[in-house]
Amino acid sequence: MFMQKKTVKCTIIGDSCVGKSSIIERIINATFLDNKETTLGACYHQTKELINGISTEIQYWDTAGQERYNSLIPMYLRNADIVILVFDLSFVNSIESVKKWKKMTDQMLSSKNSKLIILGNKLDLSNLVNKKKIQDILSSIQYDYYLEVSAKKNTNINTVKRYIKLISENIEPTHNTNIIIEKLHPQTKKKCC
Ligand SMILES: Nc1nc2c(ncn2[C@@H]2O[C@H](COP(=O)(O)OP(=O)(O)OP(=O)(O)O)[C@@H](O)[C@H]2O)c(=O)[nH]1
Ligand SMILES: [Mg+2]
Repeated sequence: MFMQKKTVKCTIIGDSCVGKSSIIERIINATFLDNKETTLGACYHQTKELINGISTEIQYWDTAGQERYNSLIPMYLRNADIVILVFDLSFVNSIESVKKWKKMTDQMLSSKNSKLIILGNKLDLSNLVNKKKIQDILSSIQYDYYLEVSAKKNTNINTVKRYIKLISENIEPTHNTNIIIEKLHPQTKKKCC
């Protein structure tokens, strides 16, 4: 018996401290850590699930936002099927950086049919940047989905997961395998590099 299999590469980018790792932590482990340490280089996680009868491995590359790691980002963007670009809804500089990250994404993925999800994180905070500023920046770039979320309060994270699943459904299976996977649970693996 053959089981179809596919791999989906999902890369998460954005300024340091906007909450990229916290969002991934919510997606993978359904938790939030108040004292999350800054990411060095990048962190890799993967989940395996059965989507429409196809064994689907979603590979998450959680990149470091600190400027000294910027030169590594193109490597993690290469061949990404999904790019999640995060900014902090309470910090105007991180919103202005969206254009820089989008440019980097376009340079790496110009010929690939990848999807861009933009997330404004920290919706739980009271000092949010005014919506007009956000709209002005978002209206000047192209993207597929935009959502405001809170990794801390778990707001809209399930919708992000639903988008990732929906996009994954439309990605062609890469190859067949005769390995029969009896039962697929959502599984996680964590490896920092
Ligand atoms: N209030 C609030 N704080 C958050 C939220 N998400 C993350 N944080 C906090 O923001 C800080 C930075 O979070 P990280 O997830 O480490 O940010 P990052 O984007 O991965 O940062 P780098 O790894 O340096 O690129 C931490 O103190 C988090 O606890 C949120 O939704 N609301
Ligand atoms: Mg991080």
